Amino acid sequence: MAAKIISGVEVARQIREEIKAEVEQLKAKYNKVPGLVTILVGENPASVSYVTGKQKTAKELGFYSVQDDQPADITEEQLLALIDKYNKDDSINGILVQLPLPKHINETKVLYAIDPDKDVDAFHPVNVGRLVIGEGIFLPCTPAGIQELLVRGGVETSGAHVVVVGRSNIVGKPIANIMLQKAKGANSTVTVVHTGTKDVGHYTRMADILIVAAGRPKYVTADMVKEGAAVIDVGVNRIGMTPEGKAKLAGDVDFDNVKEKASLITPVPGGVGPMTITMLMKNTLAAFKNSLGIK
Ligand code: L34
Repeated sequence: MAAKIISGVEVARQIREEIKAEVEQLKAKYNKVPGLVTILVGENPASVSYVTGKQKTAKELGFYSVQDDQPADITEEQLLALIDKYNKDDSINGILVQLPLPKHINETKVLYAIDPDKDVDAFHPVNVGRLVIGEGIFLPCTPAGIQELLVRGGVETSGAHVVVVGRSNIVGKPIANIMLQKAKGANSTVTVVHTGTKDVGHYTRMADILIVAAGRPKYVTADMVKEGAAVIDVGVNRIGMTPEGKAKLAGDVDFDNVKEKASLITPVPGGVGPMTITMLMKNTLAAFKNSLGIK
């Protein structure tokens, strides 16, 4: 079987159109638009690329958008003060602190400092807890994007066996929690495999839906995939430079071989990445509506 390749760029475009239209309506009615601040510490090239994408998209959708770039040697105290400033700023509905942060800053402490109502990444423990009990107001952006790709790609999730490769706080754990909720676009049987798992292939071969966030280029090979599975590749590995000086990207899945076996597969680039950015916009719109008391 040759897989249907599902374009995150295309699905993201549809959702962005929906968001843009809603922003215009709300602006006409309330004379206000959603406000998003991105805080980037240092100049990690991948982070710069992602934050640039977020800023560009926010502007395209008509948001009020603040790009707050800080030097790598900003102190933890200064960063916490900055977050406090945006917590109190009524024009800002969403605060995003791009990860990873430099080693001298305690990431957990920073994530705790963001007002949960403005936590459009849903990384604050309060929002993590809400997600686990099925009361999430924001879903973390990458997992939300994965779920949206499955739904809009026509993949039946209810009763499906979802195998997640990787247990990070930003992808593996939250997507596992989302897919096991008793809800539309979920209701799956979920297995999580990780670096402590003895025979990863034993589990991945049982997956109807395989979600890979391993952080290792081409980690999942065709022999690890069941015929007809839906495969979502979350990996964005920088594996060198193109002659034009752009970063060359590879996913965590051996795309060329796995696509011959899967029923559906997402590419890298152009798969989950653009969805992550779009879900951030969706969350910021939701935070804005909450602030106006709109359901
Ligand atoms: N706070 N930190 C916070 N929130 C997040 O949601 C993220 N993440 C991850 C890293 N740190 C974060 C992102 O934004 C990963 N991530 C992300 C965002 C966008 C893209 C990939 C990862 C993306 O747009 N990828 C493009 C290629 C972009 C490029 O050329 O570098 C793609 O097509 O996959």
